[in-house]
Amino acid sequence: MATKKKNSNISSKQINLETNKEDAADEFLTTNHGVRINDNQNSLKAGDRGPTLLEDFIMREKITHFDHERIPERVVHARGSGAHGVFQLYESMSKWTKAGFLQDPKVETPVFVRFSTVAGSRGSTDLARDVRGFAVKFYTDEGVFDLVGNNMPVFFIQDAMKFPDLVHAVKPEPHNEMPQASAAHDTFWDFISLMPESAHMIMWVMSDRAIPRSYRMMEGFGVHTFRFINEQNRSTFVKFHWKPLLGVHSVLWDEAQIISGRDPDFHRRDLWEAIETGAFPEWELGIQLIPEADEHKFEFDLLDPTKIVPEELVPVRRVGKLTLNRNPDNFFAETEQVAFHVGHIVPGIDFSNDPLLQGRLFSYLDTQLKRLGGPNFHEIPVNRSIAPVHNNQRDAQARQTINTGRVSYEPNSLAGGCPFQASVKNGGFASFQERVDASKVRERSASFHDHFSQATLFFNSQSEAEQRHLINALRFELGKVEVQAIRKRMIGILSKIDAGLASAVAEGLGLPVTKPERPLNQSFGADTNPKSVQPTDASSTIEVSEALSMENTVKDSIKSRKIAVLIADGFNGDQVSVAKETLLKQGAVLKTVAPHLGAVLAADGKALPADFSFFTTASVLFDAVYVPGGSGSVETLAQNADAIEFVNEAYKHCKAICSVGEGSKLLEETRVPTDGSDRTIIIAETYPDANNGFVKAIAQHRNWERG
Ligand code: HDE
Repeated sequence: MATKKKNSNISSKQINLETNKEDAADEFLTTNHGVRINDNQNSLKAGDRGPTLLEDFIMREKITHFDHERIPERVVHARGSGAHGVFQLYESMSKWTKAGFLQDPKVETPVFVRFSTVAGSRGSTDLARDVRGFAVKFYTDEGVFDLVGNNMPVFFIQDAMKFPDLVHAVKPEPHNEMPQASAAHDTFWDFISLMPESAHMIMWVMSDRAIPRSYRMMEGFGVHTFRFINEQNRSTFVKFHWKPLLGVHSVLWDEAQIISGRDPDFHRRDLWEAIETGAFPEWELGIQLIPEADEHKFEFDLLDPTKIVPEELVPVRRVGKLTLNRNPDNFFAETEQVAFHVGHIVPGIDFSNDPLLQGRLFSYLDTQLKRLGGPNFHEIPVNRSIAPVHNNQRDAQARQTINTGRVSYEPNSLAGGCPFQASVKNGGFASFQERVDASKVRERSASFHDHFSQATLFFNSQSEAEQRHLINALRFELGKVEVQAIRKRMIGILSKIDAGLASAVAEGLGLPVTKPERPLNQSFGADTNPKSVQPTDASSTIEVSEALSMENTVKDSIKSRKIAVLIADGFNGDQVSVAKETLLKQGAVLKTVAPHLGAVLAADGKALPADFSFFTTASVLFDAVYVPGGSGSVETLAQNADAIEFVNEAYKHCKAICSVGEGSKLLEETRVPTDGSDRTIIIAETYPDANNGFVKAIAQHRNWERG
């Protein structure tokens, strides 16, 4: 037992995350001011049955701290999960940018990434139908660079002015605070039906992209066009992408809703467990480069955040890899307090005039001041730059740095002029000198007026199953809307995207297909705005873009896929161990599920512990199901309603199912076809016979033909 409390070195210039870690091993309990506590069970009272005394500074300190433990949750993106990692380049980007961390493939840049949903509050489910935030903080030698993106490449609105309206519309309705973490309600669709510029984003949000299988299986996008600036001060427009090495995969909406009840932390747990078990999530950084001279060459405006640059027009070049390899030590200190800001950029990167990006440049700093209590949030360990910080900013709420000396101004002679400005040659940040010569106006450029052509491009690029899911999502969402006029207005908008889409959704809602309402302009208030304009009728020269469909994603591995092995006493031990060995080698995760926890006896008498019982897990939490033989086991399972339900649900959710030996008897009790008509249902006598088909079926992710 330690006898003396260690003093931390408060004079050190940069306190990093490591030195800030508390190690309570072998230490006494103390107050926040270091006084050792002798009784942490009882408050100080006048007699053992008497009133508590005001002088109990120990209890008051403890409870006061507790009372103040919460900070405001993020106004959007409140629900999230984060992880540490590294970023490493494949090739130098020096031709386009002078950003230090994009020069040398040998350099590893530390990162912190936070994924999030948008609409729900901090404790809401991970599986809401929603956009996912994908925010990356690069701790570069030249300062912090934040790439604050989403898992969808476009946004609902074109101008930051509309953001509070959008968020008010999607959040739970103010009179009754319902529904939580869901866009399926009147105020959201009322707003959307009056904002045709959201048509493209609505296609993405109603697609399966909005219900990812895992954070590890999502793409990321910077959304806006940014600029790269090279040593010669030449600017190149750039769009950022993150491409997951496991491919882009989603769950079914029915499944998402069940997961929300069974395990609302599904994505958080998946990320945590993958990192803990060494299956580190990986993405490649992709960039699309567009020379300044080509700015006006496209049929859309590069500054319009409701448009993508189709990969057919500008290919995505993969230039580096992001690997997440360490879970946070403390959720609040790191994931909750991490402060992203699109305005955190480094020399070599600059902004474009995208009006949404320009508004964000204000919002993120403002929001941190509110959430984190003042302008010193950069001193919170997770937000600290690894590049040294020297300036004359002082004081304010909860200042950590103890600045020494009497000089806190510039120019000065008393400190030898330090710290002094850095020339561009010495890494000083200088904004790109874009020429601006225009009148001040509140206007939307005519080049932003095509709202539908890329919505149509997205819909046309989806596979048949994806289109089916998208139609069902709209039927669900609009089906929850109560005001008929809103539904009708949305059918009008959908008819501008695709006639088949509009009539399929209308049929589900029991409505006729209506023509879009006139005027189809920004909002009802547009009458008072003489500058409001009708969306233009345009069509994309590209009819189908492969990159937009998840059908074309990576499907070559079963790495980290979760397989449920259903067993009961009497199971065939060999069939479990052979399958386990083979599948684990390929990186899958196998868990046994049995009617009860504890030891399950194989037919040969050997015991295997059950990882879960049918009570403690659910079919929706797995990617595939394996039913080994063993007549005792299969007889028990075939009479167990939960086991039958488990298999039926896996079938409904299009998952691979494999049975070996007597295992097929369980399948006969379910809806699963055992006649070979479904190539992702594998029935074999031995596991080795089943292996190839089973692995291929799991790697396919899902057999979408089923649902
Ligand atoms: Fe955000 N956004 N946003 N956003 N956003 C926030 O900042 C905002 C937008 C995004 O994990 C807030 O710290 C405005 C687009 C992510 O901590 C806030 C506008 C994109 C995160 C804010 C947008 C994003 C946020 C809330 C329109 C994709 C979570 C808490 C002009 C490119 C970051 C916070 C994290 C968070 C404002 C639009 C991504 C209020 C005003 C477009 C990933 O500042």
